[in-house]
Amino acid sequence: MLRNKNTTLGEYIIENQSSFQYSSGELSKLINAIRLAAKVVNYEVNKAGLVDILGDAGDTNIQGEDQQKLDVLANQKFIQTLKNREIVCGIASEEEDHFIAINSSDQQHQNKYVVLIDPLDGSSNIDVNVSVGTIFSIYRRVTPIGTPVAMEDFLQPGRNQVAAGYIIYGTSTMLVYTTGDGVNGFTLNPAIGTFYLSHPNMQFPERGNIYSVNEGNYNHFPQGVKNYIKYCQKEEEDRPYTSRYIGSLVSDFHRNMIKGGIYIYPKSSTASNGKLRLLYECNPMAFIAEQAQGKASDGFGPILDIKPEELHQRVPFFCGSKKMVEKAEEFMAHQA
Ligand code: P6P
Repeated sequence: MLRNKNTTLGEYIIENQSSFQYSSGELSKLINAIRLAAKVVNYEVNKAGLVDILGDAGDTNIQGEDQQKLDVLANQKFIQTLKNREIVCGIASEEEDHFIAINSSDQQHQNKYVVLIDPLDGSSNIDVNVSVGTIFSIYRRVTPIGTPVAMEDFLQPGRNQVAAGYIIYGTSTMLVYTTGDGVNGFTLNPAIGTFYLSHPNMQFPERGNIYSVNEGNYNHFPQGVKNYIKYCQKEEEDRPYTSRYIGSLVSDFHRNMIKGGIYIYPKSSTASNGKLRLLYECNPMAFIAEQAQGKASDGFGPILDIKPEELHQRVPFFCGSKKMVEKAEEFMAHQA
């Protein structure tokens, strides 16, 4: 199995295809489709500010197209790429009210996979040049192959995912993903448009000293979260921890996976189930976290064991270094 930093994403996919239990080449084609869409979205994200300036010359952007919100554009690019490759039978997206059944030809019904995406998470940060990300989650369909895709194909527990990952459009663009055999990070060389295996076998440190939560909502948090935040700030043992909150889940998660830390988006008196979406934010990040020896919880139990009830449902999210999440769960158990 290739593990050196000269390995390209394409080489890695081919090398590891045989080790994937469902290996039929379709999943590899699917990851390759995501790779292409990531490069296209990266191009658009990286010139967002420029496009705004050029856009002032008229109501069209640099390509002469009607200027679109970047998250709508990212959504279209990922959906278009996945459709064109004729690999999946259905797509769900944060930007789409309902799932998209891809049945343009009989072949579509033969496809085994459904993809769920948050095409541009944290897109409000685009205007202030802060990194944003794309999150994706892949399942095998559960309804019979050959029939149209159905809602139950999307409402699967996160434990059923066959692959999940994110692209972070930051100081460098990275694609980080898992197919259930650990987590690997690939960095884009923009000069040649190739992703290289820059971060093999990524793992959360078991402990960390970073906590990521929007403390502006402190007064609305459950008492258990308030008590955990005070624990992080207390002058004793390995504390106080450092507070780091970017306002972009992918960025906070990525930093915490490398340095050690916990990200929390809890429920509150103003958001009864928190803000993050289970299907295309929490489940994929939870799959990655567990594969990276971390932990992901709703404050009481594993995110991946939650049975989804609806496409855009929200859940509280505690995710990161295993010992930190366990400590937060202790506080939630005592005073939710
Ligand atoms: P708040 C972005 O909108 C997002 O979904 C996550 O990427 C981010 O961590 C969170 O919401 C920020 O939300 O309420 O703290 O601004």
